[in-house]
Amino acid sequence: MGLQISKALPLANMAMFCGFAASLGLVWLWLRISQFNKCYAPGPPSWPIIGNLLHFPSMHPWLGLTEWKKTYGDVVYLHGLGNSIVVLNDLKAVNELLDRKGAIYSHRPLLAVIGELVGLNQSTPLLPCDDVWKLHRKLARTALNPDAIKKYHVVQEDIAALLNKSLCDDPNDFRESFRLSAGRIILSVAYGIHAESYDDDYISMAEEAMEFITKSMVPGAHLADAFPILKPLHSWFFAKQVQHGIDMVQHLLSKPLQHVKTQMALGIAPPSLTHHLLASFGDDDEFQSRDEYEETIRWMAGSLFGAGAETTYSVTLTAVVAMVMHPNAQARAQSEIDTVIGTHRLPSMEDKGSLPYVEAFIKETMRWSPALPLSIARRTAQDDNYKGYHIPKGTTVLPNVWAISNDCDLKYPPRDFIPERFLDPNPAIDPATYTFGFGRRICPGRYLAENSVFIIISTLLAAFNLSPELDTQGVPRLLQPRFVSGLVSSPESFKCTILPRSEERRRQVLDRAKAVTL
Ligand code: HEM
Ligand SMILES: *[C@@H]1O[C@H](CO)[C@@H](O)[C@H](O)[C@H]1NC(C)=O
Ligand SMILES: CC(=O)N[C@H]1CO[C@H](CO)[C@@H](O)[C@@H]1O
Repeated sequence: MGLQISKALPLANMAMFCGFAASLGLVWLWLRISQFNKCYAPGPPSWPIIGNLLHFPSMHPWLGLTEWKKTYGDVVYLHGLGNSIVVLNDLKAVNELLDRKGAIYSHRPLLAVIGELVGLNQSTPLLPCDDVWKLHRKLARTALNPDAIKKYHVVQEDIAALLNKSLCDDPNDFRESFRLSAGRIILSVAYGIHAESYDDDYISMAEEAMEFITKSMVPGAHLADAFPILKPLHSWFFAKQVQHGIDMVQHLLSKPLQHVKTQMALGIAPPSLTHHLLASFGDDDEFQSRDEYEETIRWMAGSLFGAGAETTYSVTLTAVVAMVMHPNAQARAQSEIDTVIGTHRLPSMEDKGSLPYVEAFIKETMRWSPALPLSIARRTAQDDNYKGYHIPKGTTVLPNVWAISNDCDLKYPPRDFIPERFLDPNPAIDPATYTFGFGRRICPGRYLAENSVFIIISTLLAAFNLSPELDTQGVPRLLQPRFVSGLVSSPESFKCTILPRSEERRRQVLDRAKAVTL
């Protein structure tokens, strides 16, 4: 058709062709320029070359990033030396990207130190969204869905009772008691191991490894994470530290697995996730060999301790802080328990659902100081566009859970601890919708975690009064809690007084602990 016209109207066609070519050129030029002039989300002014490198807050970064929300809004862009970070300060933005665009937003950042050098890139939380990760999620779903975890109710109740026992025995060591309880639940579920005391070999080894890991995983912890080019330098300068990390992780993964295998060979292995999976080799033809299968279980089961113990500990200890700081909320929760359950027994998992104030107290704990204030970061698989902003491939995406949970609320100010905000006719958003993550990566342990947190906190409320420590004059000391600046942010060491509410309550705790079947 173009040719026919050119024969008929050579001159007009010539003009048209030139016009066409010129506009094509303009489009090309515009495309080229816009490559360099892409519209990025707002962020702090950047310096040449290093960009915002020095702007990322190094301590408790969620606080600084939440401050930026006032200046730059719900989506904040940072960049420097080839890295880009997008901070999402709003639940709607998080859901639109991490959930609805899950195909793009579900990878994890490549962590050079803890991931590649120490080898944790094979753990469930750090795997990219690949086939191995899908297998991990499948195994986790099998073992941790709401129905499957019913068989752990008694274990969880037992552990809550033992916590009380240890609080009766030694209230001064309460942080260790909470740590032990959180670790015990995971060990029982994953391996059928029943840890005896805080000094139990496995728990203390795992705690040491977790401290190393969470410190290394907070964004900005290691220069080599931001600049992979520095990886060889890091492994050279910090060779001892890296090797120590590798040893700890390998020990942590292999020891309990070996324990289960030995017990299985002797025919005395208690039921557990690992036992179950090891016994079902061959049910799935997705594995080439027994070794490959065991290696997947080794990493998947080991990841559960890493992901589940520290988080559960953080929530329960934060609840203790809240009880000490807010005696009225504590008293109201206790009187609900006394009214609904009575004073003649301790709460059981069956009571979940009939204690609305206690559940509001737990929600408020998770909102007031979320265990993972920046969730677990994501990485984009390809370029994307959101609200007209360009988000390049490989961008680290930080869901700012702290900003979401501290969203302005005129009736119930966000920094005040007010469980009633969840009982309002127009209640606050349930923190379960943002503290356990989003989309395909959502926490697979959340049902187990909610049960653990419920039974530990309700048993604690039923049996004990928690109050501030008294100073030498007998005046209560104001508790001003500080929180760890890590991936998991739990309360730093603090003092408080934990006393049985009555002689009867004390006896119940002791009797319940005696009945433990572990
Ligand atoms: C109150 C306690 C807990 C909290 C607040 C919590 C929170 C989270 C969050 C925020 C994530 C990241 C999800 C995302 O990227 O969107 C996550 C991932 C994960 N959680 Fe939990 N969690 C808790 C307890 C547990 C427990 C008890 C287990 C195991 C028994 C567990 C296992 C995992 C695993 C394996 C992942 C990695 C999932 C993946 O990357 O695909 N968590 N959790
Ligand atoms: C983990 O990192 C190492 C070292 O860079 C790499 O060889 C390996 O393929 C990575 N594994 C996974 C699952 O990404
Ligand atoms: C079963 C069990 O360990 N019960 C203990 C609860 O706590 C008291 C101390 O307050 C111990 O004496 C019990 O043995």
